[in-house]
Amino acid sequence: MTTPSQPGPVLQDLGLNQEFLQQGVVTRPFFSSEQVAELRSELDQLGTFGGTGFYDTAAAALESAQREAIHRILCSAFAQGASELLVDYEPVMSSFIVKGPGQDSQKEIHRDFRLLDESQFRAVCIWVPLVDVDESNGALAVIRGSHQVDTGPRSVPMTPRYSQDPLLELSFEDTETVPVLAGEAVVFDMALAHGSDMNHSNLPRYAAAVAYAPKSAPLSLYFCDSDDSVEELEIPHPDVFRQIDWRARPDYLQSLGKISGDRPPTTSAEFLDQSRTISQGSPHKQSSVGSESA
Ligand SMILES: O=C(O)CCC(=O)C(=O)O
Repeated sequence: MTTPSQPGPVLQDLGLNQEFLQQGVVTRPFFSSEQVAELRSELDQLGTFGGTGFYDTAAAALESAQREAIHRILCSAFAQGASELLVDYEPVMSSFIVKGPGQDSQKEIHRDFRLLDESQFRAVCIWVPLVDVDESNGALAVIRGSHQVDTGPRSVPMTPRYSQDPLLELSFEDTETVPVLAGEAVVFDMALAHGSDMNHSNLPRYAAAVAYAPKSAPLSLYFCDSDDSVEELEIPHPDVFRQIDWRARPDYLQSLGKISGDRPPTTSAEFLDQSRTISQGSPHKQSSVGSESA
């Protein structure tokens, strides 16, 4: 493992930034109850989303005009809060998430895919529930410190088989639930392991999320081919992320070369242990985030 160079500040508040870099997650008030109601009403006017199970507009088969309309609504609702919270970031992607009651409403423990050089920059998700959330209705669940444990390239449409993703072995018992009120933000590093357990209530659990990248960061798509090799493709503008169908290699994007994935495999026990060590006070010590670039 190598020691990466330190990424720049993510959050404007110095204390909160320190906590964010170490834990990979912080919470803070974001929307007033009036703003929550207004956002719900704007989204309702666009259509009916979700039903049973877990539904995310970013992954759903929507017309691109509708996806863009959702993105505009979410970016505009988040704009003021994000500009007060983050240091010079811009929105890249967004989701309106409906976790229907009952079966199939879990979102597995995962890390969001990588979209930049994480040894230099950090990508952030601001996730805001539009109803109060706790263990009863599938609040976000996280593994603190895990954003600094490198387990592979976090590529699309899949992680290479050689990386032996330790997250696949984890259960929600290994996570910490983050209960928050409607309108309160869970701000997390996109490399953080997170997910949400089942919605045991009889009402849908609504949330909105916007992913942000530093304005100065070059953006990339890390594409894993069927031969398990991962290639870095240049993303010329954040809008391109929302237009790509990455089930197949987007040949029109410029290749920046293959990245090497050589690293010893991490077991789930090691993953949890390293995350705990980092969150308990050894920031950056064990980190090799971003070290896989060839
Ligand atoms: O809303 C949820 O339950 C999960 C959201 C999530 O995993 C994400 O935004 O990456």
